[in-house]
Amino acid sequence: MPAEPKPCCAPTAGHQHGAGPQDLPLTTPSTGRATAPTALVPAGERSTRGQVRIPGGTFTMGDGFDEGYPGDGETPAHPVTLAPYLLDATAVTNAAFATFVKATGYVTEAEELGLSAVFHLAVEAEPGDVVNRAAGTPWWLAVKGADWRHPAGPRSGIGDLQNHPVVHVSWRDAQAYCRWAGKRLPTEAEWEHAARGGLDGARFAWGDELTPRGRWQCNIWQGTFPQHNTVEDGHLTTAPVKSYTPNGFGLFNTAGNVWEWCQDRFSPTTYADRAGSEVVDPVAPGSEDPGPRSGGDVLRVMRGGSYLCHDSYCHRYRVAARSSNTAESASANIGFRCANSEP
Ligand SMILES: [Ca+2]
Ligand SMILES: [Ca+2]
Ligand SMILES: [Cu+2]
Repeated sequence: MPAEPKPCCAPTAGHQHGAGPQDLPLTTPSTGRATAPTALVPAGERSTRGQVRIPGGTFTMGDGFDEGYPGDGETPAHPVTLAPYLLDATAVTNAAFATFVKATGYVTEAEELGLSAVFHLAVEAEPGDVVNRAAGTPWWLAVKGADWRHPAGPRSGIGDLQNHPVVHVSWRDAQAYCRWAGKRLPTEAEWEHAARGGLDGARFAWGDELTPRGRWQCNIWQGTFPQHNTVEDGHLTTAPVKSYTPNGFGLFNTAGNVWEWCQDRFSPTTYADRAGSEVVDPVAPGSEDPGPRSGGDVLRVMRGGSYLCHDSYCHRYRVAARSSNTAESASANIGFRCANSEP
């Protein structure tokens, strides 16, 4: 287990970042990023379709077991009080995202860029379409033509994946979808409270044991990462959004499957900074959406882990686990679900 926080299983796709182990250079000198005439979508009427009411109250946010990666800032565990709110029962599906794109003509950042990150065992592309390999995370390949409609590359499609989570969507893509859908992203606190499903202080969304009675409760990695996946849980990459038993609040797949964007700016000191104050409906300072195609290099919180998480490398399928990526990043294991405030 790495002593230092690892970039986990999601590459940073930004082009303005220095070479870190998580940085997958996703621009080529000749292409660059196109302009985004469709980035501003019309705001939809508030909708609670597919959402579950999450009770308010006080819960313990953070890692009470002290088993997170130190640099992730999962501690100190601290009380947080939330008003009731609503949250999608599942991650946004390919079918739902297709409806959004059909209505708005929206073009995702990965489509503008012309490439995105695909896990090496899942690539469906001509060899010439694989244009880069992440230095510190060589299982991530930059694949030309990988986008939400072609999650594994140009030779893949979403025909059979309508009820799978949409992937290759950046935080800014998620903002656009939320705006159109009459919804918003959850705050990080809302996400964790909801994912806990009423089990205050538990390690996972379903309890403290990873596989109670030997049964998998989420879609992560089994076998030897990153070469051999025994697929005991049934899935090498994404699973349908209603796989496995929902948690105590009726939410599916908060753990594993795909990372989920939250509204908050990420900081490893978010929890430490709150020490000694009463924390009510928190959101990190400066978390507002700066507008279409702005703030691409701002780190945003991702929660829940993905199908690539494995105890040997990244145990961020624990409910307290935190991660982040830049607002412009997208990859084959990042999606989102939407929230709403009560009227
Ligand atoms: Ca799996
Ligand atoms: Ca998830
Ligand atoms: Cu992970």
